[in-house]
Amino acid sequence: MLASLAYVAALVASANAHGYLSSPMSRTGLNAQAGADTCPECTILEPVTPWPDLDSAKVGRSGPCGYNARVSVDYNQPGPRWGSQPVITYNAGDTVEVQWCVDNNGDHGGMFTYRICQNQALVDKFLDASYLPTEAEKQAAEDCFRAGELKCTDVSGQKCDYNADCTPDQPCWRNDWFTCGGFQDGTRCQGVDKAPLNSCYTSIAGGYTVTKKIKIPNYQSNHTLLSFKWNSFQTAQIYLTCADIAIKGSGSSNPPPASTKTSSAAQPTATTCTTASTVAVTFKEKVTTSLGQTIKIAGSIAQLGSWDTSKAPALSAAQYTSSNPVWSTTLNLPAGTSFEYKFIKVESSGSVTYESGANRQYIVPKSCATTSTIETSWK
Ligand SMILES: [Cu+2]
Repeated sequence: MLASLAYVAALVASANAHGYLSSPMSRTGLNAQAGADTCPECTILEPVTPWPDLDSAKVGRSGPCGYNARVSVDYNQPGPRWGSQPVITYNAGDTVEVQWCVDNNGDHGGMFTYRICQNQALVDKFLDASYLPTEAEKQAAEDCFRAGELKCTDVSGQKCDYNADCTPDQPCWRNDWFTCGGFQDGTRCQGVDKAPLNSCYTSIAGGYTVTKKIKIPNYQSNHTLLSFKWNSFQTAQIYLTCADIAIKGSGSSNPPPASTKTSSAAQPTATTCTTASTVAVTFKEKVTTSLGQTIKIAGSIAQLGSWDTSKAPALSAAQYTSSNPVWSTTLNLPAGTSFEYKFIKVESSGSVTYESGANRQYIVPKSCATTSTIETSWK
């Protein structure tokens, strides 16, 4: 009876929401930003045995990028809003901060890892919009990602713990993976950052960020994938999502241009990448308007008027044509800022029409990139 009650409790928990890679933004996250994936944290491989052996589950149709059964989208194939280009460029060998978002109702504890597969030919099958990888190819890629785990212990100075729900005799007793706090002691994944509710977007009960550092391998690719895998302790679930990334050579393999100065003094070696503190974010919204109407962007942060539509910045129709009705604006926003927003149509009378559906959400990338572009259509 107790056992069956526990089973029912697990089923109830699994009916709620869970987690996804949010920085760099995963494919499922991008589709959610566009309003087309109604539950990015629901991209789940289930039912599987995720614990205590973290590596034994077959990846099935989920593949390294995930399958979201809620919306029947296979993220192993590029789609209209994801997969065609990297969302971030890293430098080989750099240590960078990455983040996923766990839902308040689906914090199942457990352990997680980030992976990069260095077999470009294999990864290329997941970058072709006209091709859906077979399950055999998904498993082959998963095996390659597994071989390319980015270990917690590779980042010097980073604290790498064992999981409180795992015992030293179990295969989960390892600190190369990252760990959530203990499920049974109540610290769970939220305990990693202890971030406030809604520090990131989830669709059901609000999200908490989970932030760690990874070391980008000495590998170069104009377009590859960062795969995130979270093994749940509480439920029979593994969460898989991936982000499209690029990795460019480090200083040694990519020397700076020759200096024109006379070189008596030692030249500075590689140009080191500095994380941008502010990013010029360009919003391009496709929307047909008539004379007198203006498109503005209202949202949860001060730069977007804190949902006060009278303070929402206007977009420009400078690029607008009848065949390509684009309104756009560029705003300088602090890197790492997470916010929700909607485009609004303002009549000359001042009356306001909001877009339909859920709020859009965005996290300003925290990387070397100083610009970012979001292209959307009125909904
Ligand atoms: Cu869940």
